[in-house]
Amino acid sequence: MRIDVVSIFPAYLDALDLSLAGRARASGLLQVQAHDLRDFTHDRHRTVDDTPYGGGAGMVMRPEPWGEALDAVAGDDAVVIVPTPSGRPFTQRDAERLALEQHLVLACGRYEGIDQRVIDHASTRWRVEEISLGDFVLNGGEVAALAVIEAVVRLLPGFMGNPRSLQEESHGPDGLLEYPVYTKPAVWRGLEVPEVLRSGDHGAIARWRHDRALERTAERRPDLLERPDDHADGGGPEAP
Ligand code: 6GU
Repeated sequence: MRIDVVSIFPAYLDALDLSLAGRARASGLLQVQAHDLRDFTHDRHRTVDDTPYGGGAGMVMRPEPWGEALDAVAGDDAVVIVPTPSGRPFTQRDAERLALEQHLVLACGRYEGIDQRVIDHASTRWRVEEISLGDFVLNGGEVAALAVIEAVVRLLPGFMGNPRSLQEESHGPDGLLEYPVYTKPAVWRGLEVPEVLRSGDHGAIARWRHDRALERTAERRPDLLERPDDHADGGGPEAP
């Protein structure tokens, strides 16, 4: 997979040299390149923003550098991803779908956003997806781009050491949050690891974990339980 990121702060993407994505890059599974949007300006001040038509607070990113940058980095097979708080919620399903693509281009806006014509024009040439990480506001798309890249890259075939750890995680096939986990020592600061996990009874352990996952999901994310498919109560205490 190839990933290009366009930003006025390309140094944000230096974090990709660490750990997860860094390993994928070293193994040749992944090529990531960050680009400075200002390299696609032509004025002395390398201007990327201007005041909004119609008035209002803040600045809007001008279309010209964005047009040139996307022309330069996005080939015909690219999916252009625009992180924005007004985007569609980004989910694990999106990460799974994007992990099948050849080329992702992340267009990181700052200020009050990118001139809408950039998205409208890009949509005539590429698949464009405006995505949000959740109901909060970041100053720019860079941190969101890092999150999207990590969510996608860890799904690339041959990347994770143990594919089972991809199956058994929060928002996995059963659509539930992850159950609580424990390791040694068995007693720490007077707190014991639940007895069932040390029992060796794999059926009881599976039921306990499913119950805790359901409990935690009901408490923290009741919205996940309202989806009619997934997370069937198989193995739970109420099951016959
Ligand atoms: Cl994707 N971008 C920005 N700027 N803010 C956000 C976000 C994205 N997701 C949540 N807040």
